[in-house]
Amino acid sequence: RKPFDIAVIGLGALGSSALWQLSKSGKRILGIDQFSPPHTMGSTHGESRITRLAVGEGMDFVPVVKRSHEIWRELERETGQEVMITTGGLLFDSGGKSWSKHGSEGFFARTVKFSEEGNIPHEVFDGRELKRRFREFNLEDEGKVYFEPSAGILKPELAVSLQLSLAEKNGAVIKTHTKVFGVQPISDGGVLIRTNHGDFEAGKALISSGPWIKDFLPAPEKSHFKICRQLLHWIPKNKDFFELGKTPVFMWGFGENPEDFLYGFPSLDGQTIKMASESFMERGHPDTVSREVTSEEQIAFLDQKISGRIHGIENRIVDSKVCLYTMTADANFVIDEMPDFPEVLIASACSGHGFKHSAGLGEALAEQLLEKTTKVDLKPFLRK
Ligand code: PYC
Repeated sequence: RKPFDIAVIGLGALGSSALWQLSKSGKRILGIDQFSPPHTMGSTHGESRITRLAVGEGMDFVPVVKRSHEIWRELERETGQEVMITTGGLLFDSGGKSWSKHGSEGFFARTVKFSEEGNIPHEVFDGRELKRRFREFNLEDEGKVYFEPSAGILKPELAVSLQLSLAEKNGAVIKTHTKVFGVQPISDGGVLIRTNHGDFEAGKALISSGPWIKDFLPAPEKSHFKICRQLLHWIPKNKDFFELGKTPVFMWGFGENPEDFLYGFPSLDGQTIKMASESFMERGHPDTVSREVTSEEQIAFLDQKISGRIHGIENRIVDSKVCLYTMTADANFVIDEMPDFPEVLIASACSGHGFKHSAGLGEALAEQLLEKTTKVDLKPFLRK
């Protein structure tokens, strides 16, 4: 018998969720992270994430996010802390190539379709009506608007730290500042995990290492994943604009290419709002990606993404952060066994839209590792 039944490598969104869910089983569970989560090196920081039920990326995601909303509320009940704020969510389509979030066209139409198929309450209206309701947004009069009241904000750092605390309370062992160099099969079964703090043995392992996933994959598999550097910006707001409780989260597709995109949040501190775009350029290994944001990058964001679109903010950025996406070509997730090593499950490439799903996916990953039927279907995320 191995010292641990199941090890989780990488304790970000998916790893912390899986660890908490696994820890409920009474099995011997180990969590490992190279930093001290929640941290700012991966894809699970920056104060806020959007959650929305009509997931235009694919109908397969809708049951996952619905289950996640139930689990976020369970996490809040268990801890007495607010993890999810329901603000409502707006999606704008300025025309162009019918919106191209994460590189796929037709996102607006799919969102409306999945909302209808999933019985998700929503409204569709135009830019004129938007300006009557929310004066922050200068959408063209004929621009299309989807409004989903159940959408909102998730707090990623808080969710990670609460799930890790609950896992530890349930007896899981967590090793931070522990860099995994590799995993190997053990001849009598199980997984040998080699780290800078010695070796660990477990019956099975989950690798949820976000942008470091390629370090664990055989060469032919690595090319399916691309690491993209994202910039998050905080901008001062004027009084009575972007107030929490009044202005929803929003996403806006305004042009012909996937980077003609803007998203943002109402103010969490009463002073600033967070807004960002997306970049799909390959940036190489996460250890070498620049974590600095230059003033040229900030000015480009204000000029190219914000100017003329948003009212009630100042034309300056007071803080910026770098965050990483791990992308596949079709922006789908990858959840599958490691090639020729079935004791190891890999879960990564959340492709910039994963946090909202992480609670339901973490539960399903735990169920799969514990050989139970999964509440949500993981088959759509098998490697192609
Ligand atoms: O998945 O809702 C999302 C999202 C918005 C911006 C980046 N990801």
